[in-house]
Amino acid sequence: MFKQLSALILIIAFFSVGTISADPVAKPTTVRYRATFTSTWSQDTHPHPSGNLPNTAHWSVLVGGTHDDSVSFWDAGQLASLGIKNVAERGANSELKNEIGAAIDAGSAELILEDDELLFSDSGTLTMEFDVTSTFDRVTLVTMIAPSPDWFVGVSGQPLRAPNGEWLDEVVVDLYPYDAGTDSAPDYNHTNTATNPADPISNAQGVAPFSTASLGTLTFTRLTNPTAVTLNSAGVGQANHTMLFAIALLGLLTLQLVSRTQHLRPLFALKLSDRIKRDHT
Ligand SMILES: [Ca+2]
Repeated sequence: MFKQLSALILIIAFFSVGTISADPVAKPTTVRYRATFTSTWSQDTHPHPSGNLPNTAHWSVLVGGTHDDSVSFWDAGQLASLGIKNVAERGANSELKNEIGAAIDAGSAELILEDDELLFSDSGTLTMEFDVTSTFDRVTLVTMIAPSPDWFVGVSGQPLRAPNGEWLDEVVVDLYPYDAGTDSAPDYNHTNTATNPADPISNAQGVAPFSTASLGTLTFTRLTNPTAVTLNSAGVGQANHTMLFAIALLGLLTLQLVSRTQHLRPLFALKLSDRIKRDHT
């Protein structure tokens, strides 16, 4: 009986492992992307009446995350979250990272993205690389136009796959200024003029001091071909198979233990009867 059960469990374990590599089309995939932020913000593209952009003109540390289409961290027409307010007003990323972290805990986001360098000038290029899985195939990234009252650029829920599911080789997004609707100062200098109540986030393309030109681009370039999701990349499907294998292995070990206990039981019973006999003699 034990041998038959063992064989059955081994067969289940074999097939549960075997199906990991079968039918890769239906499995989640992962690819690596490079995000390139190119700033074209300058006195030439956005002429300021003073004759110059602020001499401290720069971009705050790029921040965002990868997620699915069930969550959004900002959109024109919506009120800014505290996280977006803090980025847009002060280039402070902590609260937005908390918001993305909460979405990760809720199962709708996967990664927090944050660059490790600042673009200190008003023009130039930054790059960052990250992995994206087909379950969380959208990216949100923002950076503050600094100095400014509450202005920022970025993408919100940018898909990296085509509607047919294919990973896109390259996505180029023109970046236009947005007003977070939380501070009403009219120029680059931040004078802390809180907008109360807050306005919805609005596109500031063509609104002084911005021209109608873009401020730059975000380019997402695919670096790798799709590969099956590994456990470390939160592959739910594979995790289920591994769980089956673990259950099968646990079952096998339990049966072995039960079998050994059965062999021991007559010996234990014998010793007990011996002791009873001794007690009565
Ligand atoms: Ca504003």
